Amino acid sequence: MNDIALHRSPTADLIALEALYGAKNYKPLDVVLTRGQGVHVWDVEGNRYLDCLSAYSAVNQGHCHPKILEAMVAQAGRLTLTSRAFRNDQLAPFYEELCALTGSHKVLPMNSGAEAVESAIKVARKWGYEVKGVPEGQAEIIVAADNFHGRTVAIVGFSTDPQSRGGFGPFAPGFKVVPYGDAAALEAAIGPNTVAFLVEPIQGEAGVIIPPAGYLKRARELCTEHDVILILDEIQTGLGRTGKLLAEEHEGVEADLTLIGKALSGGFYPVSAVLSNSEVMSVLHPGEHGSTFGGNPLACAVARAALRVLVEEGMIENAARVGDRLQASLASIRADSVKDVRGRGLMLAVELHAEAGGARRVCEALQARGLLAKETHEHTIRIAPPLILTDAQADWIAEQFAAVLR
Ligand code: IF1
Repeated sequence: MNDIALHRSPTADLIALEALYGAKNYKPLDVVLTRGQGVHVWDVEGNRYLDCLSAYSAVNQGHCHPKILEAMVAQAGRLTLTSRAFRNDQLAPFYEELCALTGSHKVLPMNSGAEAVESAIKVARKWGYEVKGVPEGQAEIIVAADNFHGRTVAIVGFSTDPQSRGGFGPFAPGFKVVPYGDAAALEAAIGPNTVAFLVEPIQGEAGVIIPPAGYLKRARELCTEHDVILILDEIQTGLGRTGKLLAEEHEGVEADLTLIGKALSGGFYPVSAVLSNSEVMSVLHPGEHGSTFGGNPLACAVARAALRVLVEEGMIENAARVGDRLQASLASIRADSVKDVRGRGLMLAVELHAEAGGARRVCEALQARGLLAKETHEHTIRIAPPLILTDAQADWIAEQFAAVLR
């Protein structure tokens, strides 16, 4: 008889079963969730939690939003997948609504965030050869230190995190790393073969790092001046998370290519997209890029509903307002362990001093109080609840942090 047959508790049994069969590439909190509604999730023991991660900002609209659910169920019963060999009637309206909302000219639909990043890299390189006139095989893309853009081989190849890249080489050449937030370093790195600068408006995995004011604006100017494509990875910062539809709006800049994913489906389904503001996308011709699932009718119907509720239910404005309130409450916690409270909208982080005993312990203490949050690196706790959070819920979150940190 093995451990599983002992039936200690549903939680312990499921964790043991996971350990038995699963690749061990994650170390989650020991909570097994079975249901979600709005800002709340429930575990298999019946405990309720306020979700302060929102599946890494994929459920900005709240868990199981009824209108997205309705769109998904209706579409799933009608038509799910045609491949792009044929056309489907959800794709055109998805394009039109997404372009109208974001002010984009062209959309390339994909599935995961990493695929959107890979797609943008391919488009930028091809543009470099065909339009900018970079010699074949010489295209260079500049990225920022401490970036997080996904898990594919090309992407981890230009990561500076040893955990993400170690052991996975050899890697694709053609990437140059500059410090984040340093416009002078970017300027110095741009050469005749530079085709693109790929950057997060706020670095998520790095610990919610907000660059100095004016950085994105200066990056935009440099890219324009040197004929370099600005690619903003808004997969995490986009779709209301920072209190604006796109985080680029905080600095009044427009990227040439904008990458979105995660909340594009409200967490129901993997949907991502490359948005193009310029003629860059026109370098792609039939047969040169694609995806079996990209642009499928189920994804398009779900994304249309996810975008509609984000706007119609005022979630973006709510993120700005409640985010400010929560950040102020967190900043007012007087605890020796707190080094910094930062963020924008509902993309927040509490950084602890190195002596405080680590963020993981704090997350476990918060879990015991009915709040789920996730540490990033050793000393930072990120706080990213669904954008439908109320004032009272924001105050409750701050109270739990105060109780645990003091
Ligand atoms: C995991 C972090 C968040 C992203 C940005 C692209 C992608 C992501 C800016 C790729 C994905 C995730 C993936 C998740 C952890 C997570 C994350 F902790 F790494 F930083 F969100 F905070 N660009 N971020 O943040 O999108 O291919 O995953 O759809 O477990 O790896 P994907």
